[in-house]
Amino acid sequence: MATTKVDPKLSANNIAKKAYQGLTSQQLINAYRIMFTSRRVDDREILLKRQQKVFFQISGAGHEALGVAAALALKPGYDWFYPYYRDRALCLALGATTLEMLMGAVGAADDPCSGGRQMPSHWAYKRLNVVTQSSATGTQILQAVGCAEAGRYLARHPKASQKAEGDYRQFKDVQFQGDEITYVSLGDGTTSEGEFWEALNTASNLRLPVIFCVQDNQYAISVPVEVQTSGGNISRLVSGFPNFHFEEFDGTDPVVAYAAFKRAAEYCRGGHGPAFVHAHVIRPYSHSLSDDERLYRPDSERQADAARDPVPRLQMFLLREGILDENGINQIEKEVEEQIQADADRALDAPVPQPETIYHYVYSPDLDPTSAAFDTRPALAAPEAATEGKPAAAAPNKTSQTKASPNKTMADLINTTLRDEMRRDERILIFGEDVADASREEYLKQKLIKGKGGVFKLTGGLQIEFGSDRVFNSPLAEAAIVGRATGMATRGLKPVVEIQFFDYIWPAMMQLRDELPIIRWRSNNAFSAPVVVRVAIGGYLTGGAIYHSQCGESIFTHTPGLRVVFPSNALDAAGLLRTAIRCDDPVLFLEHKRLYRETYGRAPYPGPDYMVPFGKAKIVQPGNDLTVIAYGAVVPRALQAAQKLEREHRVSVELLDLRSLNPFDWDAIAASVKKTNRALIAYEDSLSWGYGAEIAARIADKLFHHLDAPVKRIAATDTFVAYQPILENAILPQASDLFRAMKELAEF
Ligand SMILES: Cc1ncc(C[n+]2csc(CCOP(=O)(O)OP(=O)(O)O)c2C)c(N)n1
Ligand SMILES: [Mg+2]
Repeated sequence: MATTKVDPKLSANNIAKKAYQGLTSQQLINAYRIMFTSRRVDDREILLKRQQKVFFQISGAGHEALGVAAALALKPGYDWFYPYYRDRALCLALGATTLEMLMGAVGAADDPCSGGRQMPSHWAYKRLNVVTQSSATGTQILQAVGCAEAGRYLARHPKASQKAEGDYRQFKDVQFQGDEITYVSLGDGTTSEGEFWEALNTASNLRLPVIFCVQDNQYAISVPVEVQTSGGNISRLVSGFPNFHFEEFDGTDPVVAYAAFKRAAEYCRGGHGPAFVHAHVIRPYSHSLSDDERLYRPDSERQADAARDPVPRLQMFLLREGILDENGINQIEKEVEEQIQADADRALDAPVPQPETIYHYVYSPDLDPTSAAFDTRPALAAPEAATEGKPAAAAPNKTSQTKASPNKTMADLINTTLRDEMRRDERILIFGEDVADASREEYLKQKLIKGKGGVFKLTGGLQIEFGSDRVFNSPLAEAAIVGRATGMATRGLKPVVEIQFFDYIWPAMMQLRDELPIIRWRSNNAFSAPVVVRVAIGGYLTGGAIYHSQCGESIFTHTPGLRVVFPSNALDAAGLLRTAIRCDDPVLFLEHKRLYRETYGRAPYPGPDYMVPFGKAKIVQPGNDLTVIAYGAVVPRALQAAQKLEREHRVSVELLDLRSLNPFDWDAIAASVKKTNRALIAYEDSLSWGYGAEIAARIADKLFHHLDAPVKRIAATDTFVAYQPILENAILPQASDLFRAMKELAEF
């Protein structure tokens, strides 16, 4: 952006030397140029919206001084930025251009933020370390915490940033700075969200270098701040958080704001902890062009705001201080207007994205986890490297039964796979509730305890081997687990996090639905977050009841961008988990609790490179009369029923174990149904709207002419799972139910 020099004729008091909290006159002139530009881009977009040439507008008006001040105190392409939609001036000051912004407004193919996929003002500039944001208010805050954690981790493990061939690391350029800061901003209304408090808690506890900037314009659409915040002032509420530096000030004054950001940045860069920057700003325009603030704000209030408008205010300041005269101001404004006019014309002429590109970047274009590269054979004679030399510490939770047998349980092999992969890849971090051996590591060092390693003990021994900065407990906060992991993965780390029970995944739902799987698509491949989320799922526990038995996988297979796998046996669990870790997409890895230590499906250690590709079903048992499609804990039950049917009625059942649910193996289903002409989909979740509905619909649609009977489903009742075993048996599909359903279908 062009700069206007201080007018040499304006010699009053040698103004160039006068310090404004360390800002030079030239910096103040540039600040005015950017603030004016920001406002005028908003105005241009509003005009274009009225002409129906852009389709949405939300402004940064009133917040301009704050953005410019933050950018002056921080470093683009060095520090990291999680801005929100009112941060237009921040982005301009960091180095984004008006053309880029107007390209976003018209939804041009070359819009750098999203290629026309997101609304305007959803900033993402990879070269500046401005990370893609969504429309969901508040989700950026936990991700910013994860981003700061990644910077710290990489500084302590610099080798982890190196590239490696053959897995996701090949495609990630990791960079970090020892004293980097992560900036995250949000509105006053957004401080009401739980994720805000979870983020503050962790940043405070870990003394992370994050600047939380609350841009308090007193309104969240029409809801005033006193409704959002008890007592009306967020600074008062957060003042008890330890390790924070606090600032509260008038955010319409760039000099005051700069001084505050400078102090905050010094504190964070010095490694003292996070900063909370609370700026009182104004919102001179309505919330967005879809809102009319005159419906809820009287003229008097709007006029009072207008008197604090940062753009005319800085203009007056420059004139009063003799930094610019009227000609200088006019010159800047003329240049800005001309630039915006030219850029608007260019944006309106820019090519729009083509419809056939809509499928680009749902998943990684670089690494296909369904490909042959992820299809390896088990090394059956492989020594079990994972427990070598550390029998007691490395596997504190092993039963004598599994030690005696060369066959390992699913729990054993998941633990072993995690260990193998952590040895191979220093970017892997494991965290979640109770996953550490012991947070009070002195107890481990003094050998006073064995350590826990997960409520199901799947992560046992990993903290002992890899240290507390690679395997650690999180607070009891599921959104924080997924949000922090997302921020880390955006920086190139590979968090393999655990949600303790599927039943408690819901606090993380915003991150799992609106963030993690969408980051690549919404940023047009500029950013990605290939996290692995391991989740203990399912019932058949005899007493698991409503809140320890849930399934619900179809809610996640209904989310594009998320890989969902659900193994039924130890070998598949090992192979699929390794694929999940090495691949370049986010994966929901569903582990059935009942199968963790089941006799069914145990297997010898398959070696440290065993992988099962996604989207490949396994034929558990071949057959000719009927196809049963199952996964998870229903597989052993279906096998039992099929064998009985064969024995007693000579019905030959082909049983398919899908293993991965998104992608799923349509080819295997189609081949089988074409052979047997009958299909039953068996699953543990409640029947209606479940995973089987999609499979049944596809079979009905694509294989209609091959069917000799209606497509059937057998699943749990449309209730929750009850505690009393008699009720649990009646609710979940049992082998006897599967037997009956198969027999009826065979006889149709
Ligand atoms: C989680 C979520 N809930 C609701 C909305 C709809 N919404 C968009 S902006 C907004 C108000 C945000 O207010 P505030 O945080 O004060 O920011 P401001 O717009 O005032 O700068 C709401 C409710 C949303 N985008 N995300
Ligand atoms: Mg607000």
